[in-house]
Amino acid sequence: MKRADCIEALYPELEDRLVVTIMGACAQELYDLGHRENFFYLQHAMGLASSIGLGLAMNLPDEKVVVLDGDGSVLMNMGGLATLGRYRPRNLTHIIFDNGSLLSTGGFTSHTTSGIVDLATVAKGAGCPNVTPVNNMFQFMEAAAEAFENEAMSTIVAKVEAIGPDHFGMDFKLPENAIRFARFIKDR
Ligand SMILES: Cc1ncc(C[n+]2csc(CCOP(=O)(O)OP(=O)(O)O)c2C)c(N)n1
Repeated sequence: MKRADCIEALYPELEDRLVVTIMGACAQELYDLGHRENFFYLQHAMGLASSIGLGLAMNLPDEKVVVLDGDGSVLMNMGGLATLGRYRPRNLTHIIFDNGSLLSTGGFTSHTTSGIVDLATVAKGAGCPNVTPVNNMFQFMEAAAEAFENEAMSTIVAKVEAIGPDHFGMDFKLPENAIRFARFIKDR
């Protein structure tokens, strides 16, 4: 399963949600489908997309928030899972794309490679409810549909191939994206 295919399949469902992504390949794959003002690509701050998503979900209870995360990023902020598990806002869906790689910086293996660390088990242990590991598109779409319908926080850990885009580049940088994203929220 490829992350780009998962994001493409999810894209129509992201229209009315606040979406926060990690930097690099994941951000690029969403951006390439067509930027929307409800998308925030957290460049640079590795590990903190889920923390931004948590803050948004807790402070904007009428919004639905989706975080597109990566295994390297989650491993960098493992304590963040415990904070998610403790506060578990009902309007947050946390999707972790586990490609076993730090793909965006050259493809070094991460701790999840070869099944050494299991992020779904870690998330459950941290108290995150409704954790679903998935390995194929059918399971992914089923888990995503359930998560989006549920009035409860959900975490999906999707095993994907370590494949990313063959190019990088957006027509704005983080500050502009952040200002426009905040304005979009304010104007709702
Ligand atoms: C604190 C910090 N350390 C390192 C980096 C460099 N960096 C950017 S993306 C990335 C890999 C992210 O891995 P993962 O979350 O698994 O996503 P993937 O790139 O595999 O899609 C790294 C190491 C950074 N941006 N911030």
